[in-house]
Amino acid sequence: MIKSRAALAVAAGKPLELVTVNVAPPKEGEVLVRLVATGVCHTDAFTLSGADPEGIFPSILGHEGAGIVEAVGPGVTSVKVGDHVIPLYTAECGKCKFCLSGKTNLCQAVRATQGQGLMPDGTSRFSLDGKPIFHYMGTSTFSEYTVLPEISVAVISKEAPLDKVCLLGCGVTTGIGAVLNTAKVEPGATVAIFGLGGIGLSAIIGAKMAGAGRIIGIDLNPDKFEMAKKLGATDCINPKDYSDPIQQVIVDLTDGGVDYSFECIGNVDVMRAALECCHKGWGESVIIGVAGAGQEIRTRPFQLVTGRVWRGSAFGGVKGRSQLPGLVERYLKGEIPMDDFVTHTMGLEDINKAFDLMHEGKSIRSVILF
Ligand code: NAD
Ligand code: AHE
Ligand code: ZN
Ligand code: ZN
Repeated sequence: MIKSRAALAVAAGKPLELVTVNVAPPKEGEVLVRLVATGVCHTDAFTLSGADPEGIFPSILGHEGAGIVEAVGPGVTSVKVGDHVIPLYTAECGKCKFCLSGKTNLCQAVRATQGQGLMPDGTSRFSLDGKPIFHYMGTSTFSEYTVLPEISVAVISKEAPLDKVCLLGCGVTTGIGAVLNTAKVEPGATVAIFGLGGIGLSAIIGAKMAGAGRIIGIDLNPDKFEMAKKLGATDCINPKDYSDPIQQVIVDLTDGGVDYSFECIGNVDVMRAALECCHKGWGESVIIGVAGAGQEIRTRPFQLVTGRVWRGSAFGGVKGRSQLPGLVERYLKGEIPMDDFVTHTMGLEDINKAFDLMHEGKSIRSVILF
C-alpha cells in the first residue's frame, strides 16, 4: 500500500474533500501511475452534480491526466516503469469485437467494471479507513497515484510537457477527433460549433485543420469569442442577441444551413437546434455534450427524412493507445495550439476552485499540478 493525496467526491453536489487514501499495488495486467497534472473537464462536474446515471460515491473523479508509470503488475508487457502516459477512459485492448470491428474506438474490454467504479477483477485499489473508494471512468486522475489496466494507458513521448498534454486525455482529443474522425469535415465546409468551452474550442482547432471554409461559434458567454476567433472561428454568435431561434439565425446566415454542426454543451434543446441548423439533404450534426439522467433528444423525424444526419462522438473516435501518441507528436510540432486553454493552474488542495471557475464561465481549463 502507498499513501496518495486525493480529492474525494464524498456525495453528489458536495465539494471535493482533500484526503490521503491508500492505494494498493497494481495486480495482473495493471499499472500504477504517478499523476503529474490533470485537467478538470465538464464531465467531472456533471458526475459530481449527481446527473450521471453511472455516478457513484465515494469516488475519486478525474479523467484528463498525464503522469509517469511508477510500478507495473505481473504480466504487463507493453508499459514499463518510467514511461510517460496518458490515462484512457476508453481503453484499447485490440482484441474485443469493438476493437476488431474497424468501426469504433469504443473498446469494451473493461467497460462494464469501469462503469461500476471498479477494476476489471471487480475490486477497488483505493481505500480510506479500511473502506473501499470507487474508481471513476477507469482513470481517477484527481489522485497523486492511480491504478489502471495496462490497456487503459497510452505511452507518449517523454518530450511532451505533461502539464499541457494532459488535455489530450479528454477535451482536446474529443473536439479535434469529432471533427476529423467522426464528421470527417472536408475542406471548404461550413461548420457550426455550439458551446465554446474546452471541447468546442478544440472542435474549432479540428475544423481549421480540416480546412473548413466557415466556422461559426455559438455561445451564451461572449467572453469565449476572443479565443474562438484566434483559433479560426469566422463568426461568433450569441443566441441572446437574436429573437429568432438560433437554428433559424444560422440557416439564414448560411444560405440554407451548415454542412456540419457539433453540440459541445450537453443541452438537449441545443442538440435539437444543432441538428436543425444543418443543410437539407446532407447536413450532419454530431452530439458531443453529455446530457443528464432521464434527458432525451427530440426533433421532427422529417428533419432526418429530408437528409440531415444525427450522430455522436466519444473521445473523438480516437483509439487511445494507437492514435494518442501521434496527436502528442502533432502537438509537439506546433500543430495543436492548445496552450492557451490552460487558463488556470492550481494545487490539488484548490481543486474546488477549478469547479467554481468552470461554473462561472471564467476558465477554459484549470489544470491541477501535483
Ligand atoms: P465547458 O463548461 O467548458 O463549456 C461549455 C460551454 O457551453 C460554455 O462556454 C458555456 O458558456 C456554453 N453554453 C452553455 N449553455 C449554452 C447554450 N444554451 N448555448 C450556447 N452555449 C452554451 O464544458 P466542456 O468541458 O467544454 O464540455 C462540454 C460538454 O462536452 C460537456 O457536456 C461534457 O460533459 C462533454 N464532453 C463529452 C465528451 C465526449 O467524449 N463525448 C468528452 C468531453 C466532454
Ligand atoms: N456515464 C454517462 C455518460 C458519460 C459519457 O457520455 N461519457 C463520454 C465521455 S465524456 C468525457 O468527458 C464517453 O466517452 N462515453 C462513452 C463511454 O463508454 O462511457 C451515462 O450517461 O451513463
Ligand atoms: Zn472529459
Ligand atoms: Zn477492445
